[in-house]
Amino acid sequence: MSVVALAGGVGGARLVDGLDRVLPPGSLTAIVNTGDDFEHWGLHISPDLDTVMYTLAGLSPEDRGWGIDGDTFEVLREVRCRGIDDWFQLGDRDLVTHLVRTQALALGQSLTQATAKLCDSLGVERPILPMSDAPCPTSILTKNGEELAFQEWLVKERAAPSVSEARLGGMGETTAAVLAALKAADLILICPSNPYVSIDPILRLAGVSEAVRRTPTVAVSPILNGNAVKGPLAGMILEIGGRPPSAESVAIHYNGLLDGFAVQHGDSFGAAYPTLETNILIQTRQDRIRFALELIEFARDLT
Ligand code: FO1
Repeated sequence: MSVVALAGGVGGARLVDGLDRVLPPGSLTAIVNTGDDFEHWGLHISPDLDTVMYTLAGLSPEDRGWGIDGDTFEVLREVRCRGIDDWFQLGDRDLVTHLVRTQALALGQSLTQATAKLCDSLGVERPILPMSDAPCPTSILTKNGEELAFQEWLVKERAAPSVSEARLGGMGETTAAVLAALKAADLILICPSNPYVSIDPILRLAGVSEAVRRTPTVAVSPILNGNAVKGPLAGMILEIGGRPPSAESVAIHYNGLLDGFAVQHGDSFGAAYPTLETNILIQTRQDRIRFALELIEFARDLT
């Protein structure tokens, strides 16, 4: 079975990690959100690509989920001393990734090629594909009418300003590699990532939602018993979607795209398609493997 996972952020990385450990070689491709990408200190930062890559390489910290476990912050300290912007914490080892990527892009390589090179350098064998090689910057329109670049809103402003809209940038083009992976897919999994700023940026690219509609697709809820495991999603569902934060609200958001849904114990809501109700909290590697096995077994019955 050929499986494609649409992923963004820490929740996405954790599910891809579980799948990576239970699926045979050659059967999993992760298509990752690049709407969070931005330039900082002159470097091209791709937070979601790196979170997936580091998680698969076994380098990410289990609690925080992003960056490299045990990284040092000497460069950040020096940056702070010199009065340069220090609101985004780039670790010393993590910086190598951004240097390599920025140099590759400056030499005319695509983000897809740069990502493959970085994965190779860390021994990550599964394909991790950026959703696009072209810039697709997400911004947040706040209730008081300001438009903030996504990382500025999330990290610099600590997601405090209320959101009226997530604006998805770019011309909507994906890559040949993404289209080929989707064409070959027997199953598409929508990871427990933020629907507005991690998954929608992928779904809106030309050819992606069409592939999702023609292929059996299962989503995993990023909301568990009314709360997001991480990040600002619960507030966004209320502010953008006008609904209470719940697995059902996420399913309504993905209206018409799903053939199955995985939710936390107690979160079933009488969906029109099969629901897997289990423990979907996947912080530890053991839980990721357990859940990935359950999810694949559930999805196999739908394909
Ligand atoms: N998230 C934060 O909340 N604060 C940070 O300083 C921060 C730094 C950072 C550095 C590298 C990286 O790959 C990710 C980083 N993140 C940080 C996480 C990231 O910005 C968000 O979690 C994702 O964009 C959301 O999907």
